[in-house]
Amino acid sequence: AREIFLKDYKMPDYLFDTVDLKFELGEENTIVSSKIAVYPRAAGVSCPLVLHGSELKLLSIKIDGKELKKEEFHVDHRHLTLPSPPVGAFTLEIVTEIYPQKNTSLEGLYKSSGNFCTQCEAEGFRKITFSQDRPDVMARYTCRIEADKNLYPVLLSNGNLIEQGNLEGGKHYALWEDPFKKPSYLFALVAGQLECRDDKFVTRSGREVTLRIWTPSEDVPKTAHAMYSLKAAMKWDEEVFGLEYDLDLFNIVAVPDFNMGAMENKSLNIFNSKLVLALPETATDGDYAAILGVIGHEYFHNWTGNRVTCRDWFQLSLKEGLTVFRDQEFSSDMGSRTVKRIVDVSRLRNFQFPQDAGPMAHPVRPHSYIKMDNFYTVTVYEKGAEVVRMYKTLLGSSGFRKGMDLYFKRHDGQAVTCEDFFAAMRDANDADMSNFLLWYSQAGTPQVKVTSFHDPDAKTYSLKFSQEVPSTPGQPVKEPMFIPVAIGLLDSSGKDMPLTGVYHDGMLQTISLPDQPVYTTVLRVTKKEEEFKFANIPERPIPSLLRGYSAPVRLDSDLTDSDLFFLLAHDSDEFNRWEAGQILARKLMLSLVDDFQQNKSLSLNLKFIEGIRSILCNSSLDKEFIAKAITLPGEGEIMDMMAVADPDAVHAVRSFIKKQIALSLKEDLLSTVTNSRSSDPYVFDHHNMARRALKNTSLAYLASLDDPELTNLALDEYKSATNMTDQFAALAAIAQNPGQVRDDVLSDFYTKWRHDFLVVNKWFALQAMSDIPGNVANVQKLLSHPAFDLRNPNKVYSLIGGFCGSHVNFHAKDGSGYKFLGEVVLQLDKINPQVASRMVSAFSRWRRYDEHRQALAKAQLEMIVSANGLSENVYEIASKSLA
Ligand code: BAL
Ligand code: ZN
Repeated sequence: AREIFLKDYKMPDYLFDTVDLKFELGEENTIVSSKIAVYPRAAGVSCPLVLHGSELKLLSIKIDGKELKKEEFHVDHRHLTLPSPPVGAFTLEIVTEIYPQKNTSLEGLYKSSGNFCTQCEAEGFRKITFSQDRPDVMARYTCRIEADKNLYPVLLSNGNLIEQGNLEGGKHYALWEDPFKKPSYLFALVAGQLECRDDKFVTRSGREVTLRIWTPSEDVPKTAHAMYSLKAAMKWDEEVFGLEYDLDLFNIVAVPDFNMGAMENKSLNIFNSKLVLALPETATDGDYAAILGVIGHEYFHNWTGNRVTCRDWFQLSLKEGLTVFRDQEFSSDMGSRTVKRIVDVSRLRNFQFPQDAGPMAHPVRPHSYIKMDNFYTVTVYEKGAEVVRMYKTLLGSSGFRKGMDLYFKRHDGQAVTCEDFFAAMRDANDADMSNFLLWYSQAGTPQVKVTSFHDPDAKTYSLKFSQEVPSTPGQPVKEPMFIPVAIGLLDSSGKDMPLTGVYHDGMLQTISLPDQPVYTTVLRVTKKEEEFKFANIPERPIPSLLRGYSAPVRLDSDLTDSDLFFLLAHDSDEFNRWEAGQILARKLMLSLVDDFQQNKSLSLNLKFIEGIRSILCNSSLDKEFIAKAITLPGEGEIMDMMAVADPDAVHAVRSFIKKQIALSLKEDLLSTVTNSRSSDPYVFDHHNMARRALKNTSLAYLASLDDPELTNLALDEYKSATNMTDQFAALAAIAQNPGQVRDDVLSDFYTKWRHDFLVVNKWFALQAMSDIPGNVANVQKLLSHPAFDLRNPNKVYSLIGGFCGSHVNFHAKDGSGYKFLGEVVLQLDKINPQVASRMVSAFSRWRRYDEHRQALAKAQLEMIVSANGLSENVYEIASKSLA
């Protein structure tokens, strides 16, 4: 397999002005004709023109109207090469034949439930026709689609519909023209039997935009929330970033078979239907929130991704990190900012930290790849979003906005790099950002240590920071990073102290004057070791460090348990209140894991339980915040902190603490459940989601006790639920404990929902993720369930992905989990390499476990790597995991 390196980037020798495509869609085959206006980047250049193409049958090729002879071009399985094209501009016409109905990779043009659709990012366009399939080649596209009118009444592509009509033989056509230049990865086509929800949005400058969300007719009623989300996103982008939509039509199509969540094709977003379709009876609050976020995300790409795109795929985070940051901010503004931050930071810790500490660790801007598809990662997306957030933390809201404005002013219509974004931020603010760019090039999560010292005589409070960036594959030695540490100091009554000044490098920097007190300041930690000393601090403060999680680092401080309890009770930064509770919980869990491993009996410190009780019973707190604050850190997060990950010990300890909390707080939890019920119809708003979240978190605690009375309570909740959030939460609560009740309620749920494949996927996922002993056998059985299908990514993510999320069962000591995954990966790879490669990633952290498990997992990886006909996708992940 060939590895591609960032350092080898070369500008294209040829550019495209226009690309005119014609698709003749058929049942046996599809004929794609393309007419490209080619010109050399530098006048007078004459060199070979190399086009990408894969799995294409070339029917004809012409230059300036003249058919080429065999010796005038060369085709292999990756490229079409024209060794000596004409000097100057010319027209290239290529006709290819493709077979979308056989395309199970869901990349390029394929069929989903009988409809045609496309997915081109990153390199799928080359499976449609020969092209320079790279993001720095931007062109204006037209697309003519011809198809049977009965089978495919709706024909969609990017831009504006400029012509349509009937053709002979029961066919019809549509001609679309996209006035904006775009790279091939943003091309899209949809054809099929679809109906739409129609709406309008008037932009602030008065443009009336038609909004359409397309689905099979029976699903149209389920698109109301997606439409609401789209309009909210359009308004938000105008208000917060001054960005307006730029065409008169915006289409979204929901398809059931889709590798990713969704795709931002210019004016024709294509979505995985699970991120569009929702009714209160079928979708949970989590689904509603995900739809809001992803509809926002894809819409926001219109500016951050489409109008300004990436020069090459190494720059992916330029658009993804930035757009994730934008969708996070959007969701924060639509709901609770603190809760959204907690959700995002938990995700980073549970998924990105482990990636950053394993064999697939890569910088936010990777240096190399074999298959680009493998780099749509939590590092590029979520850590990338943290990097964007740090600009905002350092430059402030208005400075950040100035940087964004300059970025668009400089680069609208261009394909650019992460340095261009950095330069816009720096130049708009005249900022000194010294080594900030290291966030793009150095992998690994920085470890930051802080020690504190209060000097009562000098009235100073000093914080000494040291930082270490761990080595990662290909990067043994690291430079110190630029780490913004937002900080506040609490006095003994729990109030924020005014911060007046700080000594740093022998200079006193003023923070605030008495009439304008500042309570949070951002320290710029840039060296391996560095001291900051606050002035005018008469008493020993309790520091609130890294407020709002101002940098994606692992922070280790000398805060005592009593400091942490104090922060949990008093910190004005709500995120850090939650964080203090999490640090306490992590410490507790790690120490109980030690006890468990030494066969000591487990016991829980009362102060911890009381801390949880005081949060649970504090009626001044937001209910969703309470739900988060009483939830223990995930098992993955704890294992990530251990020298040798021990899934059995971590699981036993987490279950033990859960049950102890449930036992000790039973009455409080019961009254929380009772007081949080509501007979009102479902509303998607923060108040009601928070209420449901707290009720259902409490219910899960109670049901964990496996006490018949409490199981009955959950059963009642299940039966009386009027929305999927409550119904599914009750089902999950019951399903924690094996037995007849569990089996009955699972089968009742399936019978109720067998007609709705998205709900059935939840049912698969719940069973797959279960920690009940020996669950691999159940999952194996579900593989042959009539509703399961390896060709549908959502089903695979639910069942196979879900199973790998259960640490105890996937890492079962007898190797049964590993064997199961190894076999499935090989089957999947023949169908859909992108999906197979996501699944094989579950093996990548195998070295973190004991020797026995290591040997078992390694054997599976070796079996996979040596399989015949393995895809490059799976090969890259499996071989890098073994390296
Ligand atoms: N561009 C791929 C899907 C997304 O991140 O929006
Ligand atoms: Zn994106």
